[in-house]
Amino acid sequence: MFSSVNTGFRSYTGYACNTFPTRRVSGRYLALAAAAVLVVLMLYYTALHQHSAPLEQWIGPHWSEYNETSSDVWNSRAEQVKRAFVHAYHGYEVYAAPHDELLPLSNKSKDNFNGWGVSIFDSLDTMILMGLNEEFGRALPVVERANFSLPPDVISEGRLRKQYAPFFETVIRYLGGLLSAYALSHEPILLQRADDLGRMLSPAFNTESGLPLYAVNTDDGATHGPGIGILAEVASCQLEYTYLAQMTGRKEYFEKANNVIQTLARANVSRQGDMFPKRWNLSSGRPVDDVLSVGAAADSAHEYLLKQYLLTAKSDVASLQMYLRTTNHILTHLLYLSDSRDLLYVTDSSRGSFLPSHRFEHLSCFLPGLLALGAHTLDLSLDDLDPATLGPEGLRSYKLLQDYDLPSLHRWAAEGLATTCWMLYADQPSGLGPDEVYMQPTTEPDTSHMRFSGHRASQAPTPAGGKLWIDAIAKWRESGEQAWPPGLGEKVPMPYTQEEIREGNLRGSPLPKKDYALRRTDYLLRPETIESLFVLFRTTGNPVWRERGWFIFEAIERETKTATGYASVKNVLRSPAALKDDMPSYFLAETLKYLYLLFHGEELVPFDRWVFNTEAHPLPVFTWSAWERHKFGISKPSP
Ligand code: DMJ
Repeated sequence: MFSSVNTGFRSYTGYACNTFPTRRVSGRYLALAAAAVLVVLMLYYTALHQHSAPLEQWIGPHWSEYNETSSDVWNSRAEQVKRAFVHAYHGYEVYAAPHDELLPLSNKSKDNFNGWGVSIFDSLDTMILMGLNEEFGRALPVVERANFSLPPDVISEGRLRKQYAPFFETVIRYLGGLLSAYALSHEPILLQRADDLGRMLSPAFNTESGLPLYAVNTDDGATHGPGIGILAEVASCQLEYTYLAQMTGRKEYFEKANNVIQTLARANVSRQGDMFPKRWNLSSGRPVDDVLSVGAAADSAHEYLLKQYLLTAKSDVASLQMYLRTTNHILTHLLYLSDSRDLLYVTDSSRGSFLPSHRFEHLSCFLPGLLALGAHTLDLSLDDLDPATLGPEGLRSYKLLQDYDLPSLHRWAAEGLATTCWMLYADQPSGLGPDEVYMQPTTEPDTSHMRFSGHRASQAPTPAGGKLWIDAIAKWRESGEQAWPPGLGEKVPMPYTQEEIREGNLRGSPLPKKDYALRRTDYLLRPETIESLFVLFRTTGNPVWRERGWFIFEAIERETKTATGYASVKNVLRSPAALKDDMPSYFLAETLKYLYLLFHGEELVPFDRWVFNTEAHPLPVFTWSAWERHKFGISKPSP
């Protein structure tokens, strides 16, 4: 009876009615006809208010709230972001260069990432994309002079201490920045320096497993760090080293990235539901705990599984399979719904029993963008996984998801999570999102896993008060898919009132109806929510994501701008906000770049040709040539 027409951004539910004959009719017929019309009108009204459009055409709530902002306005918004970058970068150049970062309140500097001028290296590709040729021109000589030497040993607490470059941060900020700027500008010095740095950092890979150690002395190759590594730090270098191998033709770089991939692929994580936990033994290449998270210490490792597959023009199938196993577990075990606002969130679990902590980190807000990117670029299908390779819990997730259209699930999770990430900004008097919250899970104990038999429900323990999203999705489907999928319905910001702030223990237990307590009240100029809004806008075309990005940019301008730059915020509940003397380089590399790309009228850096590293440095998708395959010993991907 209902037909849906997809008209670009919007999907309309329309009603196709019968026409009545025009001949003279009796009063009885007229009454019948009037009743029929009434029924039809009621059905039409119900349909409109249930939004029961086929879910493939579903594009997210709220679109109708916005008059489409004109392209002139978006262009001027992009220009405002560019001016923000210039303000921050000039402040850095005047008061802090060539040190690492600007202290935007005291107008001093700090060296927290090797002292090589991390803000310059992290900003190179942002300058190119924004067309800031003068700034880029001033940065190139700094790159040219860089020798990546560390300061001499220092005496600290009466002992002589050697200096080391942290491997992960140096790779994602410096190496990623150089490679991306090279790909965008073709300035040869950028690749030469990337090659130098890639070589100097390589001793980090000298472990039995091939997973890198925490830090390297770039002068003599001495390494440093515990035998147990952090997931994000040991498994977020594949993009940079693979692309470096492709650009330089050096087999050793390919092997280093490939060893990391193969070690991860070999690891038995069946006890962890086939998802990679946080801590790894660098000798055995095996996990040493059961803590599952997409937040701190884990985040980018999950991100690189999908992105390595995309960067290699979909030839690194091992990375794809790990991505599917990981997202299967996330969708079935780590996504929960909040008590009264139906907010979808992703949390951590531990102790092998998949018990959720209900902590939700700002860092985890990259996940909606990742899921949306995967759903947009892949033919997501469980057929790419061999069930025989899965552990018992992984197999349960697999069977549960088999009942669904996987791309739709990924898209809904992406949109629900991104909405929550944004809501955490919109709720705060400053308009900025807290670094971490403790969510109030649904208080009604969820029993759906008991009602379904066999593989149809998650089977994961559902503690009192916790409602797994996948179980709510099962119920929603059973009930005929009325209204929005769980977590995706109409959501309204609930700003904290001054009274709540004065009287409430906002860091203790969640306020009734608000559904969360603040665990960390700071906003560290982080990019993750904006990154996801950008990917959601690009992949759905829905202007609501762009408007939400504008809301955040206005808050950044209003609350964090200083005379020389932008500063992290101590407490998002206060406006005007109290500031910290800190402007991380990722603000220039990621936060402002994603805002600029979100508002820019052209599709700069399209997803089918570029892949962003975890520090927002885009690298071009490439195909191995026959010569490279032969040289690096890469087998042909199966068709
Ligand atoms: C960035 O340095 C990178 O995105 C990293 O992967 C984790 N998050 C910070 C910014 O929040």
